[in-house]
Formats: sequence, structure tokens, C-alpha cells
Amino acid sequence: MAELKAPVEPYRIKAIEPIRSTTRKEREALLRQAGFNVFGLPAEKVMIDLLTDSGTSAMSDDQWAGIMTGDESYAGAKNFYHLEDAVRAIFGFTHVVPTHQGRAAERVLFGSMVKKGDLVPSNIHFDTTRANIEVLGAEAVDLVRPAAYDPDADLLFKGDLDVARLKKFIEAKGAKRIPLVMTTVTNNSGGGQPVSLKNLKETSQVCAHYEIPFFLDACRFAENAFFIKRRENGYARKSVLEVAQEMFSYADGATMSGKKDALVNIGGFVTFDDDGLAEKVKNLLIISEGFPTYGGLAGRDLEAMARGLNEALDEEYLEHRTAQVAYLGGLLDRAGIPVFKPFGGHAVYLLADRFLPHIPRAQYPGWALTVALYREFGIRAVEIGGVMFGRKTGKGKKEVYPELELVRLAIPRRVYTASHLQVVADALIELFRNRDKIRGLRIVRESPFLRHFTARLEEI
Ligand code: P71
Repeated sequence: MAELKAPVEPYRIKAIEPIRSTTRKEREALLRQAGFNVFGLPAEKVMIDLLTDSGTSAMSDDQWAGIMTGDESYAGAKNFYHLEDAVRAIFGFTHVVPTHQGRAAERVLFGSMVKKGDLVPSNIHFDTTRANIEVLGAEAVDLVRPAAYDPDADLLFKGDLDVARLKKFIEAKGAKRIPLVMTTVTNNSGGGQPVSLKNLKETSQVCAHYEIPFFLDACRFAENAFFIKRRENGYARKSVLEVAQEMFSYADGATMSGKKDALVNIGGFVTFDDDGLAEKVKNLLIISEGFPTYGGLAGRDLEAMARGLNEALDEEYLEHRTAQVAYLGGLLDRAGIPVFKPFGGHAVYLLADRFLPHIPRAQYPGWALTVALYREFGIRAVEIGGVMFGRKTGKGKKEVYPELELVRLAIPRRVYTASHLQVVADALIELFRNRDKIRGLRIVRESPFLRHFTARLEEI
């Protein structure tokens, strides 16, 4: 077996945040209070927090220095122009509309483009894009190749959209009902897998043929660009920035959660060229987010995001980041724990249905695994499975489950060291040994959209 080397952190630590330990008894009580939902836990009671890589990054000294340069004027703060410059240099679009985070970017974009009865295809929609489409009475449609759902298929670009399926879909439904196509890079709901430039180019050609705008959900664009540089023929000598520029050259615009690849704790934006669309988007923005030069953010947040966008393209940083994911994944895989392969850009995904074969899908094995991981070890992960994506459809309101029942161990950017990852691996190895004791759950309270955030459950 190949040696697993702990990746060396390409940073040293200047400010620290203590991690506090808890007892199993304390965690048991906290789980009960939280309705067996790890979103309901106080973060201080979590030892290692792999709930999400979103907004959990450590900022650099340069970003913190930028915070002090925040211009808090209501309109036209200089930091907005810095952000605009940074986004234009990487994404290449003229309009840059800041929002407080990614889902707000989605809301103002979809709110301007999508209407009831419309269809919005993607490789796989993430939860917030799906919800922002469904709330408008439109349908979010996932069009990846079947292999994207096969956790053992060893593909370099498993996040690719199935272009032939897209073409058929447009022909069958009619381009008029499809206000945009959106590709998520990397494909978060499908193992954090990258999308190739070839695929982006082909998708854009199909969209152009039918005159349908093509957008990227660009949260993890830098990680995607890094995989392209490493894996796609002809890109090894390009810089990650050049690859990213080429990615965006195939699109008409992008939504961005700065909380991922802009290395900030809050922030996002939507960017595109269409002037008519800009008017609509800005009108919606003013009602809900704020004036178009701040979009719900402080001047200092805009500055941190402008600086973070460039830091995220640093190749040593990206090398380490993807190596951290592969290291944790490798430790688990070596121990026989079922994991989604190949390893993606921001997280390791456990195959919860294989980890807990004794728990039926209707009792949410992924969710059960997140509960057990916290109860036994104080580690927080997130379910991306039946609770997040289950849908009650048809007459009997029988619940239909997504193809994959995953638990995601998302790695915050620049936060944890290799020894933290080792602790997580050891915990999971022990949990795997005692997996028979883990029980399924039922939902006792849920909301109609994004139920995973607030659902309350009980153990069966
Ligand atoms: C992630 C998140 C945020 C999240 C979601 C569910 C549970 C916990 C945390 C957010 C995304 C995303 C993609 C591909 C848009 C958003 C929304 N992801 N697209 O993965 O992954 O961005 O959070 O800034 O609103 O943990 P936003």
C-alpha cells in the first residue's frame, strides 16, 4: 500500500482559537436538546468541526489587514471597486453585484430570470440552488452521467454534466421553458468532483445553440481549476488563474459564495455581462440585500473577499488543500471504511448506506452516522442524503431518497492540521468497528424547505 504522508501546512499559526473538550454524557444531553440535529449544537461543544467548509476559513494576515481598510460609506466604498477589479480579473464579466452570501446571489439571479413552470438543469444542484428554484415554482433538474452516482467509478471529472442528456432534455421540454443552465463547480452534492474544461465548453456550445444562458455556481472554482490543471490534457503548464479564466470564458455569468473559494467568513456575489439582467438583479438587491455597491456586506467584508479571491488561486495553498482531503480520505480508505472516490476538492464523503447497512434508508443512515460521530467523539459532520434531499411525492406521499446517502467531512480552509485529520480518522475507524450499535432515526418535526437545518428527530 502506498505510503500516506501527512501534508505539510503551507502556513504558520499567528492567532489561535482554543478547542475545548466535552464528555460523552454532556454530548448526549446536547444531542437531545438539539433534536438529534447537529445543526442545533453549540459550536463551542464541538471538538473538530467538519460540518462545512463554508465561511469557516481562517483568513490571512493580509486579509485581516484589509479589514482595517474598510470604507464604510453607504455608496461607492473603495473596497467595492477592489472587489470589482478582482472579480473582473478572474471571472471576466462586467457586472459585479455583491451579496451577503451565495444563496442571496442565487435569489436575486433566479428571481430575475426564473418563473413558475420553468426548468433549470444543472449537473447536480446543491440544496440552496434547488430550494431557490423550487420556491419560485420552477423545477431544478440534475443531469449528470449515471457514473456520477457511482462512488467506485474512478473518473477524473465525475462532476461533468451529461451534455447528450442536456440536449435531449432541451429538445423534449423546449428551450422556452429553460431560462438558464447552471453547472456547479466542483459538484458538491456528488462528492466534490471537478468538472472539465472540455465539458464546460461543450455545455456552453449546446446552450448557445438554443440561446439559453449558461451560468456557473462558482463557489469552489479555484479547487475545480486546480484539478483541471492537474488532470486535463494540455493544462499542466497553465496557471490556475488562467484555467479559471478559461472556465468562466465559457459561461454567461456566475453566482459565488465567497464563503468557500474567496476565503472569507461572509460574502458572495453574482457576476455577468447582460445589462438588462443587471437592472433587474440590482432592483431585487436593493429591496432585500442593500445598495449595489455593498449588497448586505460591510466595506471591510468586501475587501477581505477581494483579497481572498486571489489567495485561493495560490497553487501551494491548493496543493495542500487537496492533499489534506486525500490524506484523510486515504487514512479511512486504508482502514476499509467506505468512501466516495476519487477524493474531491473540499471534503471526504462517507458512504453511509455501506457504513451502516443495518439501517434502512427510511431511517436515515447518514443522519445516524452524524449523530454517532458527535456523541462518541465530539466531531461534527453533515449528512448529504435522505434528510437533506428526500422528497415526499405522489399520492401516498411516500418519501423518495436521493441516489447517494453520504456523510460529508468538509475540511475548513487553513484551519486544521494533519494531526487533527489523524484524530478524525482514528475516531471513524473506532466507530466503524462498533457500527452495529448505531441506531436509525425518525423525523418528528420538519419545515417545507431546507428541512435539514431545523428538523428535529428521535432515535428508533
Ligand atoms: C456547504 C454549503 C453551506 C451549507 C449547506 C448545507 C449545510 C451546511 C452548510 C453552500 C453552497 C454550495 C453550492 C455548491 C451554493 C451554496 C450556497 N454550501 N452552491 O457546502 O455548496 O452558498 O452558503 O454562501 O449561501 O456546506 P451560501
